[in-house]
Amino acid sequence: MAHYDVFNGDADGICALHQLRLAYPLDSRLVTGVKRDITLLDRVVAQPGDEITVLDISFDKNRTALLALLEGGARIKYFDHHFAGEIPPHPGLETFIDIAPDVCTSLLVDRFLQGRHRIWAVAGAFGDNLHEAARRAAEPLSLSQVQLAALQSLGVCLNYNAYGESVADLYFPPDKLYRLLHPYPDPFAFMAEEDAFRQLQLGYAEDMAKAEGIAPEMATESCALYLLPDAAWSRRVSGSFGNSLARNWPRRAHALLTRRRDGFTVSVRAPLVSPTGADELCRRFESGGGRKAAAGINHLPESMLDEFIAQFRAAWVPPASA
Ligand SMILES: [Mn+2]
Repeated sequence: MAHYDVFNGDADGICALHQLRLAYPLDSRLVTGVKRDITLLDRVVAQPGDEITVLDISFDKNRTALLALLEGGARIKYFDHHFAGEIPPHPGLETFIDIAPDVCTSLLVDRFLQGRHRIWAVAGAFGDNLHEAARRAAEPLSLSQVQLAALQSLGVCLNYNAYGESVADLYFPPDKLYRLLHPYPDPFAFMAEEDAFRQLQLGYAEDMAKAEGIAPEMATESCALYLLPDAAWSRRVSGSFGNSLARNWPRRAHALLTRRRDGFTVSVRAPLVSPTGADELCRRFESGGGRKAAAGINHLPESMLDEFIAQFRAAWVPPASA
C-alpha cells in the first residue's frame, strides 16, 4: 500500500505537511508544484487501499480527479481553506475544510494535531500573510519578539519560493525544500543551520529590492498598479511584493501585472481594510478568477491593457473629499 502526500508548494502547504509528518512519520510519495499549480490530484495514480493526504489546494478544483480516486478505492484525508463547493459524503473521504478568512491549512493541521507542532503552524500562517492569526496562534508559546520576527521571515521566505511560472523559476523545487526542512523539528535550528534558508533570504532580499525600485504605473489614494518585466525574478517576487504592498498600504487596492511574451499575468489584491471585489473585477476578463480578497487573470492580452486599467481604477475610486 502506498501513501501520497499532495500539497501546495507554498509555505502553508509545506508547513502543514511538516507538522503532520513530524507527528505521524511516513515514507510517502510527494506530489507538489509551484503555488499556482493547484490541480495536483490529476497526477496521482493510486491502487485500491492506497492512502492520499491532500493539503492546501481547492477541493472544488480537484473534484473530478478526487471522485475518480475514491471510486478506484483510494482513501483520502483532505485539509484545506480554499473554496470547496459541495463535499460529497463518501466512506473513503475524510475532510478538514474551513474557509474562514483567518484560517490557513497549517492552522487546520494544528487543530487536528491539538497544537503538537504549533510553531510550524505559526510560520505557515505568516507565509499565507495571516499575520494576526499567526501572532494569536503563537501566544501560548511565549516567544520573544525576535523569535516571532524570525518565524515571520521564515514564512515569508518559504512562501516566496513557491511563486513562478514553472519550477524552473524557483530557487528550490518545493518537494526538495520540504525534504531539506523536514529533518528539523525546530524552525530556529533550520534557519541557523540550513544553507537553503540563507539562499532564500538572499534571493528574497535581492528580488524585493528590484521590485521596490519600480515606480507604480498609476497610483491614487485608493489603488495602485505596477508593471513588472518579463523575468524570472519578477515572477518569483510578485506574490511577496503584493503581500508587502498590501501591508504597507492597507487602504489601497493593488494590481501587479507581470509582462509575458504576448500580454500580462495579473494579480489583484483588494484593500486589507475592506478585502472584497478582486474576484468580481478579474472575472470580467477571460481566464480571470479567484477570491474576494485576492484574484488574478492568467493571461491578459496586450490589447486589453487600457481596458483593464480603466476597470481597475473604476472599481476602487477614491472617496470624494468633503
Ligand atoms: Mn494556504
